[in-house]
Amino acid sequence: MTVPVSRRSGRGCLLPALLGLLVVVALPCGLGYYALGLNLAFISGAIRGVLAPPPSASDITVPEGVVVQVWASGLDSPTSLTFGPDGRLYVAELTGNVAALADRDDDHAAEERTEFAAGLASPLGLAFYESDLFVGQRGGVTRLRDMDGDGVADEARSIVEGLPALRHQTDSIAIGPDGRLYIGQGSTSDRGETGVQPLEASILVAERDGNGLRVFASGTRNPYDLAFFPGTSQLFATDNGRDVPPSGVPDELNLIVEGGDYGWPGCWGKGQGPDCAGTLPSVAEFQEHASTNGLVFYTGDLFPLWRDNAFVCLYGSNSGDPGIGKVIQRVELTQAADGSWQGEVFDFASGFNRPLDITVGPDGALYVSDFGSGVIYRLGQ
Ligand SMILES: [Ca+2]
Ligand SMILES: [Ca+2]
Ligand SMILES: [Ca+2]
Repeated sequence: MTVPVSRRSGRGCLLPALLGLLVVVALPCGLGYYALGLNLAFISGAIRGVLAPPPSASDITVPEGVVVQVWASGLDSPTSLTFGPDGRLYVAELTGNVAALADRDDDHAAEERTEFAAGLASPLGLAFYESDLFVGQRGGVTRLRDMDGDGVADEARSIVEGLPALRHQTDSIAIGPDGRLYIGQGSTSDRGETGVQPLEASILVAERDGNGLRVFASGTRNPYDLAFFPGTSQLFATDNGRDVPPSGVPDELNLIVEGGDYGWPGCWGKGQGPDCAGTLPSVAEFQEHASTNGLVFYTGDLFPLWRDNAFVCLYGSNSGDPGIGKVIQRVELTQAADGSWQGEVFDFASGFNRPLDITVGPDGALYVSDFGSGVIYRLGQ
């Protein structure tokens, strides 16, 4: 699905048209700013959106041997990706929809799009258990079920409710090999400046019906994504470091063990910070303020070299610094004889607007959602 673009418009008539559109967008935004307090980042984003050319596969830089394609476009701030047991790619949009996309003719572009569900509250995580789709959203987790098999959910049941949602909210979720529901829960503040509430900044666990909800691990400021290392019950999670200085607080990849304390708010990285007693170090670190979010372990057959490597999306800084993040990195993980893990981080792909989630398709390709451009890229062969 590609956004139609007129190829007949020459530069001579395109530019006045763009400027006209710019006025149409910028004027109400500017009035809104003064009247309603709309923020400047929103306005500049709207202007960039009008002027920016449509995203293209050639924008993306990848290692030799990887072919990039625009698999789908026109998504509305896509946050989370997962393939369903039916082979469709399910995409959560920040606006509250879950779309189900499919490439039926194997040309590496989706031409089928169905609205599977709508009305969710800022969904950031998707996970299947059999044909049930669990959605991590603002304040909790909802289970979606397609009862009549027409490809559209007709039952939405709230499984977990009332989770903290202030600076951060409920993030991604994962179903463990034990069949339980693991939930990434963000913090209510940047660095604990308003105190630390029960359940915030943690990895939670519950039965799939929501019973037995409890803290599995703590001290994770904003654990955006969770993934089990292939073939094991070892759970890994990304974590965003604090926004406000002191500098030197990296984003992290952590091995999450039951009862573990991962440091927030007083400790970060590998034992840095004023309050590290009893906390566990990260396995790998990423650029400060990069907002390291989507995480997947590569389990496909297309790229045997990278099997079991972690791939992470660095969304980019909320300060707008263009030199931070907006890339995908690859992490090679090794386990020492004492059971501890170390991760070595490599650059993998760049040129994105705001890469947010990444998953592996049944075809062995990597699929990346670009929150900023609404594009899903296929990185395959
Ligand atoms: Ca197709
Ligand atoms: Ca249905
Ligand atoms: Ca930490």
